[in-house]
Amino acid sequence: MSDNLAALRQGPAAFIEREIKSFVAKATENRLTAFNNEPIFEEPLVGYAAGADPIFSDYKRIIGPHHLTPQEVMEGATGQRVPPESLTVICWVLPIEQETRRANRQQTKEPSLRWAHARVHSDPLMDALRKHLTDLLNNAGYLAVVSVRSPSFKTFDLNGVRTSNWSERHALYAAGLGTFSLADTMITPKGMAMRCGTLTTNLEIPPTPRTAKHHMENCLFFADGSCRRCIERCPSGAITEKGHNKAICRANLLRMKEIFKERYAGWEGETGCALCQTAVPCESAIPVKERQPATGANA
Ligand code: B12
Repeated sequence: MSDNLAALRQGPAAFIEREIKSFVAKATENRLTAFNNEPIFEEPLVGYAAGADPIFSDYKRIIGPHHLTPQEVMEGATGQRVPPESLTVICWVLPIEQETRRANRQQTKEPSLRWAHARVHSDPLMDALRKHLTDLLNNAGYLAVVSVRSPSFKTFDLNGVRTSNWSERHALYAAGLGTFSLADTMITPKGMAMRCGTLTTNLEIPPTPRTAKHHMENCLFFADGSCRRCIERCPSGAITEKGHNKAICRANLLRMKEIFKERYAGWEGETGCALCQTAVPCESAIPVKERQPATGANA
């Protein structure tokens, strides 16, 4: 047995985490060639959700019956009906590097050029990481399915709103990697200026604990009614105290793309917008955890 295989079998959680972190640190795809070859993402966070976690069945009620369970993801891609107890969803968070975040903090109407470059060039890195993990697991004899790249994955309009049948953030929530927010974005221990990914495998990995008491726990607005910074940051008025209007957000994202196409000859692909992800208290941390309850004389 190769050293790698032995290490994978002995401590799968630590092994996969190390692989993800070292791949992102070394990958040539994790570089902004237009910005001194600086990294797109900082060190990832990694967590694991159990395929048998009942929360995946709850998502059929919370999101809709179209949302797939890990077992359905696996079956759709491989034709094999693997018992949920044997499945793990590997989840990772890719925090956006601080100079790129800084560049977006000053923006008020549209993303900075650096942010837009990071958005476009993050796609090849994310695909390279997905392929690296898939090859690694397949070579070790395990099944591995990247749901968002499998034939059964769909994004579609439901009641006029863009959605999908596999929400990566709901898998991250199951893996204890964060909670949602007023802006709908996910706030992780490294904040909400991030992108993320998931992979379903029949390699059994102990799940990471989910400690949040509710799905909005990390958002200051839901903790104590304060903050509202994402409302102020959104350039299109898509975020209000009632939440995030996805149709307005999407229309704004499409408009950004058109603006960049007109301004920069040959611009291809998404620009993001993500002003709600920067210059907010949850940009790179969980703000609720940083606010300790008052104690003692000043309580
Ligand atoms: C469709 C889509 C969009 C749509 C709709 C977004 C949405 N919120 O659903 C539009 C075009 C508006 C959009 C915009 C953006 N997107 Co987008 N998008 C997706 C995509 C492809 C699917 C999302 C999906 O399936 N949503 C399902 C619905 C049900 O999710 P939801 O409505 O947010 O969920 C709510 C309910 O479930 C509710 N809820 C109610 N009760 C309960 C109970 C429990 C227990 C739980 C857990 C939840 C829950 O809480 C949630 C929040 O309110 C994902 C990739 C993927 N496959 O996951 C990326 C993704 C969500 N997008 C992402 C990003 C980065 C963006 C943008 C910032 C633009 C950009 N790319 O730069 C904006 C802003 C996003 C925002 N504010 O949410 C990232 C997330 C980053 C983050 N920090 O959260 C993702 C994960 C892509 C990725 N792989 O990195 N996106």
